[in-house]
Amino acid sequence: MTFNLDAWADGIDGRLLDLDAAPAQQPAQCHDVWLSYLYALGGKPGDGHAPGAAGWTSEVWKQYPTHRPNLAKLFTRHGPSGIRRGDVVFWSAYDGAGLPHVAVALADAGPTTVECLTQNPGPVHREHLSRRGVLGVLRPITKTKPAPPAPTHQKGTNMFMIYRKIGRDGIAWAVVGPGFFLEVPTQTEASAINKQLSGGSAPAALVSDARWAQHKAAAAR
Ligand SMILES: [Ca+2]
Repeated sequence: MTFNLDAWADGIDGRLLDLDAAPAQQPAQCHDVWLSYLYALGGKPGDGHAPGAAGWTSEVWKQYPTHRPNLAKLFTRHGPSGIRRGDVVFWSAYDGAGLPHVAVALADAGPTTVECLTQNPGPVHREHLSRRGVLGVLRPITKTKPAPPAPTHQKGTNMFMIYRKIGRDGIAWAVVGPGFFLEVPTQTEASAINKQLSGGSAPAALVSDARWAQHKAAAAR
C-alpha cells in the first residue's frame, strides 16, 4: 500500500495533538507530529523516543539508529540539504537561534523554507518553516505518493466514498478511499471525516454486506 501523506496530514491538521502524555506542562509538542507520522508508517510506541535528560526531539536524529534500532527499518538518515516531501525534518535550533524542533515536510524544500506539518506554537498546522538550524532529515523507506498536480478541483474529489450498510447487525457507516477504510458509528462522524478528507464532496452509497467486506479487505492489504 502506498502511504498517503496528504490524508495523514489532513487527519491531524487543526488538532491539539498529544500521543505520549508528555511533557506535563505542555503535552502538545512538535514531537507528537513526529510520533503520529512514525506510527502511521508502522513504527511502534517507544521507537520515536528522544533520549537524554532534556529529551530534546533533535536527539532522535543525532542518535539514529543506536538509540532505537527499529528506526533504521523505517527511515534512512540524511543531512540538511535536499529536503524532500515526506522527510521528517529535525532542527538543532529553529531558525538558527531557537529551540530544537521537528516537523514533517509536505513539499520539497525551497532555498530558505520548507512547507511542513508542524505543531507548537499552536495546534497542528501547515506552515513554511525556516531551514536555518536544520540538522538533517529522516527519510521514510516507505514510498510516499508524488506531489499531486495543481488541483483543478477540490482536494480528494472522487477519491473518497461514504458507505452505508444495512446488514444483519444493523446500520454501519464507513469512509472509504484508496487504501483507506474507516468504520465509524454514526452518519455525523462519517460526514465530519468526509469533510476533512474531501472537503465534503465524497458521494454516499448504500452497499451490500459482501461489497463492504471486499472494500474492507482491499484497504487492509
Ligand atoms: Ca506530547
